Amino acid sequence: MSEQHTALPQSRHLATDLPGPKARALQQRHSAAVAAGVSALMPTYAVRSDRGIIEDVDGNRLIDLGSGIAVTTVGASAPAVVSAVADQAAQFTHSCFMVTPYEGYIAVAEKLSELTPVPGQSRSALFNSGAEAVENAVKIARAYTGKQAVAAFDHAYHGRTTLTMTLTAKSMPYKHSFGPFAPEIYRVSGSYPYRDGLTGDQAAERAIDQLEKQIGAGSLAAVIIEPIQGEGGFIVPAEGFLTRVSQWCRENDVLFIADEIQTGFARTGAWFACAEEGVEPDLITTAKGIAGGMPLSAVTGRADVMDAAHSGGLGGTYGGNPVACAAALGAIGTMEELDLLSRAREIEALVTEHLRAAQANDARIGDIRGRGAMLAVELVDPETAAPEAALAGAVAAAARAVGVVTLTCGTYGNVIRLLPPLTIDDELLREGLTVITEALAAR
Ligand code: PLZ
Repeated sequence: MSEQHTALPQSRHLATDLPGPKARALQQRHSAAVAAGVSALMPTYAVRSDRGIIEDVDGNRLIDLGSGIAVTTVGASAPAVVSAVADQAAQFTHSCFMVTPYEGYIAVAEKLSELTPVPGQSRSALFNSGAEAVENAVKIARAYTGKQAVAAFDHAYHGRTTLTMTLTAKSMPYKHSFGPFAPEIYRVSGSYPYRDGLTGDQAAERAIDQLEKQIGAGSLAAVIIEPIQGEGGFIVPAEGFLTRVSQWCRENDVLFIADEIQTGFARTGAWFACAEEGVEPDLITTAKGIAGGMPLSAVTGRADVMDAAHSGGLGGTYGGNPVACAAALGAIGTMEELDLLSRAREIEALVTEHLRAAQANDARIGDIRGRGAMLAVELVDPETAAPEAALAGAVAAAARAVGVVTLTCGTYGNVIRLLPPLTIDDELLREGLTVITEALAAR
């Protein structure tokens, strides 16, 4: 590890109240210069980050339980990423892969072929953001099948562009006032075992019935699903649901697109969450954790499906930027070297034990769920299981106020989610969890 790396102590430290004086000054500039639609959760500003800690402008050290929304799986300054970025930037920052291609893009595509559970030979196309990957997966699915309809699920999140916000389920804040929405997008029921009480097979039959009756396989190009729903509430479908839906897709010439943008790249203790159930998607979208914080995304899929898009039909100025590709190779190398898949499972054991102990004394913790280092608690009214969004918001805000970066999610806004970098220390993780569960107990 470099000196700069060891220089950021892995401990929480509050030098000032949050926001401190420098942060308050930045908040003023922020509101004067940045669009109100772009909001920020933390009442302060980052200057440095390493593994489990983010340091702010006033010298406060915050525990990071969010990884910048599931991105900095290897940490936000992993040595292999930092040096790969610096080396590549010194060589060239951009040439455009569609103009003068370069090896890094090919190497990332090869790595994706090796790691993704796509059946048979696969190919990839690289882009910048998760939403852009989803957009392209839909384009490819339409080109391959010659069909137009796409089905997404209740509680889905797939992005904020016009097509992807249409796929996204939740109105506020993602869709409200931003219509009209994209055509030929349909929504069907998913599997939410805590709330629907259905087995995987029952939930799948309900979804398949809706697909057949409301859309029809003859019109349906693809079904897109997050193997564990992220923004929608860290909802793990009941066992067998994904398998049955993907089987129906295969039998009906409908492509199965796994959106692994949040679940992918070691986050759930596997390279990809759908592999856990033996599901082999025709197309898989990835982003976030793939490149250690640099913007990169990908669509990887069956070679015959990917190649259905005509030459020149896929691309973009920056897609698969060389610096982002170098970062991805550094990040994936770090995941392999540090065995972060196992680390995610260790984190699952530690966090689950802590949360179960809290649940034993607090019936408002209705459900504890997730996998690997993608875990959450759903807070409810113990009598009725009605969502307690205000409580989740207050607990997360209280944790943030004392320097623990804590995120919420869920259609009902009542889920506190934990997405620590996989390189966080146990001690720091326990401290962050304790802050959250004590904040809950105090309410
Ligand atoms: N698909 C499954 O989780 C991004 C959204 C944060 P982009 N999730 C974080 C926010 O409020 O904007 C996401 C995802 C899944 C697609 C996306 C979209 O990825 O890189 O944000 O475009």
